[in-house]
Amino acid sequence: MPCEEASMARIRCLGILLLTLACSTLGVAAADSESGEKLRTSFHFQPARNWINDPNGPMYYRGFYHLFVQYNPTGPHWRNIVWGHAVSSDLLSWVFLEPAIAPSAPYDAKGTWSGSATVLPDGRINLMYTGVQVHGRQVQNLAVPRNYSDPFLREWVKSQLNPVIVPGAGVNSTEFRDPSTAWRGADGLWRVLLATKDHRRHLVLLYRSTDFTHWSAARRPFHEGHTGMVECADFFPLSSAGSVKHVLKISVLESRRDVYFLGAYDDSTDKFLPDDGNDDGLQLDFGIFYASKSFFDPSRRRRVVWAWAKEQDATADDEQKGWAGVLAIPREVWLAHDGRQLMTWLVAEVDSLRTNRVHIADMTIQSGDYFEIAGLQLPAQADLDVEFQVSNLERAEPFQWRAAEAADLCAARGADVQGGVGPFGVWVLASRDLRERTAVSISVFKADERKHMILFCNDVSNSSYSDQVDKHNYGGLVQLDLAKAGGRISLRTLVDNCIVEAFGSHGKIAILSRVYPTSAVGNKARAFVFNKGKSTIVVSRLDAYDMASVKIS
Ligand code: DQQ
Repeated sequence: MPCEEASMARIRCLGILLLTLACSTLGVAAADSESGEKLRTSFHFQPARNWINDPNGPMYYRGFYHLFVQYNPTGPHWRNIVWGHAVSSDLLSWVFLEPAIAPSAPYDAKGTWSGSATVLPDGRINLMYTGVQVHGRQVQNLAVPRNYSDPFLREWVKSQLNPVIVPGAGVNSTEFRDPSTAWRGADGLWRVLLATKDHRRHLVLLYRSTDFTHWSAARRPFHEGHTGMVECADFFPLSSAGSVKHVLKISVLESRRDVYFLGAYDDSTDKFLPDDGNDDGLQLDFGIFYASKSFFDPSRRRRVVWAWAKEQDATADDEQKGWAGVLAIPREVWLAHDGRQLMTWLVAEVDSLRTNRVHIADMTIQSGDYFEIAGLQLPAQADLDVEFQVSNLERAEPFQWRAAEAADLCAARGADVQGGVGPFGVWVLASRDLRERTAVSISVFKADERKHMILFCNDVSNSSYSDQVDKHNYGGLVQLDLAKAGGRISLRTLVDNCIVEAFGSHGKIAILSRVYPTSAVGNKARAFVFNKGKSTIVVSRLDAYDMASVKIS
């Protein structure tokens, strides 16, 4: 699609050359079916057709962001996986290039699976990825740019020394994958993490190297637990108020959850010790957010995380749509002030897509009432930033569950069961008669004398007339001292046709949902603010924006 054709668009072309490239490579033909076209995102990372899953090897190099992605060039299903490659100057508009890595040798004949990029101090780049061999054995391989003077690093050459890491004796050779970005310790050795399992025991293994090509396994596992296979380990430092913590993230295959541990890492012993009370890990996002991968962005000195938001519709629907898989908007992560959790927020670049602001202040909503956010031109593609103010806190029900039961609570009560304070929130991708709607809701419970438990839910039970889609509600809890916060609770909801990303309490919680409206699509979708709780609430501030499109495809 040429730039000038894009209605409401501010497509950020990277220049005629790149645009030409985009039109001749991956993902340019339009998806075939009408319904698939209506559900396509407008500002999320998504090729024009076919399947994508994990983000791989994100990095910033000489003025461009590079993102690789597990991609099937032949159809909208997981098969024939190669490393799709795209470049961007702003993390929003992308130009897809030729795949960077594809099966070509005995060490990756059955698949070029997930991995990471490491930019070495001298500017060289190493991609390390999992190759699947004919009988399913998984090994780790390297690829490097063919020509560093090409600003887009279009061609990648596999190392003649591949495979550089093979499963050693006693290691499960068919579950041994997803090398992390490498880091270098004070002793000058490079370190990389790999995930494997031994029956129900998951293991994150550490490998060390002097030269990035000869690797040896550490004697002890770096991390272990009992969740079955884990994937896509990610490890990085973050600092807050002068102190450094390390973050270990793993993707738990069975529950499809990305879980992280905050702790202390000592590179002289290579021991990572999770903080007290952090043994079970925490979630960066409580919804459909998997196989995440982060990178340090030196241009803005921030840690940015990408993740895969898997389809929740039927395989047959994907075939009809011609595409499957979207990546979440990249998010910045940082350590909370108290050092006990990560905070997460959309990268600041997203704000530049905001157009046509609708502003509301101090609007009271009685119990059972709702109002439409009028004035948006395209609520199916919007950013809703709302601050609610609650009072009557004596009406809040006591919280009598375990924190881990938050998702069950969202499943059982959704956004419709009346509570003392809440649920209230926004309905998005809603039809005029409200029969089709996705709710992002807030319910307030009393935790103790001062503190409240705030339950955030994405209630998708009415998100589609189709019964072929998974309408599982997701949610999580935030503990707040509401008196100290002046009774205010914030909620930002990003809506993009088939994806809803909600952020509560200024980034203390995030929940991503995939939805498949049938009537609330395109310019028929609406957005509302509702209050189903017994107590009156106030919308102290609402800023809603139409969002510009960014696709180059
Ligand atoms: N996807 C890749 C694997 C990884 C999994 C294959 C996670 O490398 O473990 O496409 O979604």
